[in-house]
Amino acid sequence: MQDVQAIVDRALAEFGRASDPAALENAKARYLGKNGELTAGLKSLAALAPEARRSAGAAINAAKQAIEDALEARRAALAHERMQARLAQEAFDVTLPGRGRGRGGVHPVIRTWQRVEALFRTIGFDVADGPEIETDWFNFTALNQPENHPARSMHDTFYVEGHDAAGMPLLLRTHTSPMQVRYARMHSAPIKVIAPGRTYRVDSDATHSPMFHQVEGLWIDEDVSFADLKGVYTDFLHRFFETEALEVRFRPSFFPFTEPSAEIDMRFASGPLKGRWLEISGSGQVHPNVVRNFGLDPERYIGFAFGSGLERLTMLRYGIDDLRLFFDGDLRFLSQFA
Ligand code: 2U9
Repeated sequence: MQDVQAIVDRALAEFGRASDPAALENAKARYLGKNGELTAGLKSLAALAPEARRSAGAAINAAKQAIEDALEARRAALAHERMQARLAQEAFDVTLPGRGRGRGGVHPVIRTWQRVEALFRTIGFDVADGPEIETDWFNFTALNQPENHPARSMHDTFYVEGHDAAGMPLLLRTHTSPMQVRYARMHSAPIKVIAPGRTYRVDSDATHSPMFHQVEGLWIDEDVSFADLKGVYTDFLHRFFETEALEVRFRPSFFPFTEPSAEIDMRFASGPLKGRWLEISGSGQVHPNVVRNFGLDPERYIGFAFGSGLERLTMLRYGIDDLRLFFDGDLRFLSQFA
């Protein structure tokens, strides 16, 4: 058998040269593996006399221990080197300034929504919010729009598959009016409420979007008149546009849920839109059938309603000429309102 110490020396030298874990494990196999040098030594003990076998065995065991210790130490050293190299490679300068976060902003239509809410609250209107998936009854029937009304056609309204628990057809509300009906049925008169929110119609071009925002107002009491509607809405426009220099006119019209009905037009006395009559809202005295659907007696209760598009109010306030800008999500446009 070779000199055991020579084997240990060679093993230690070879482990020292192994520059990665694979090379180290290969080197280990050459000494401690099944056909390794030290294993061969162990096998050759069988041929020795008992005395010699004992001392040679002890020497081989000591050598084995030394090689195993060296192996462990080298493994740890290689792992440490590897970790140091990774740390050096992945190091980053913690003193660099962060990237920061862009500041978000409120969408211009939502700004209008918030502004309208604030203005109506100051004159005692409550604000109601409710489902965008509605039943056919709240969206149409309760609002005096019977089964054969054209607005109920699939060309105009998004229907939703399935029915509610009572078997009623479901749809995306085409106006916020169903919320007014819900509110009126949940409260007792007098009723003074606005319902802003998202509404949906099958319509898409430069001036129509399949989703748009409305705000509707409703005031029901024993003696509310058209004069109150004129006063409330004119005052709202003055405050919304921050000017008294605008005229308002009511033009006879028709809506199934109001009778009589009127379009509301306005005209600025100055500024870029000066002099042109602009349609701003629909309105009217709530139809007696609708008052009955509130659960109120139309012989006793009367009132008015109006409905305005929040996109339209926003376009007039900021001088925006293309509705699509609101839905494109282009930050060059939106950041101007942040
Ligand atoms: C109830 C009863 C009556 C709300 C009204 C209009 C006229 C109207 C349109 C304006 C622009 C909708 O966004 S728009 O396209 N609205 O012309 N809305 S009267 O009348 C109601 C509402 C609720 C219970």
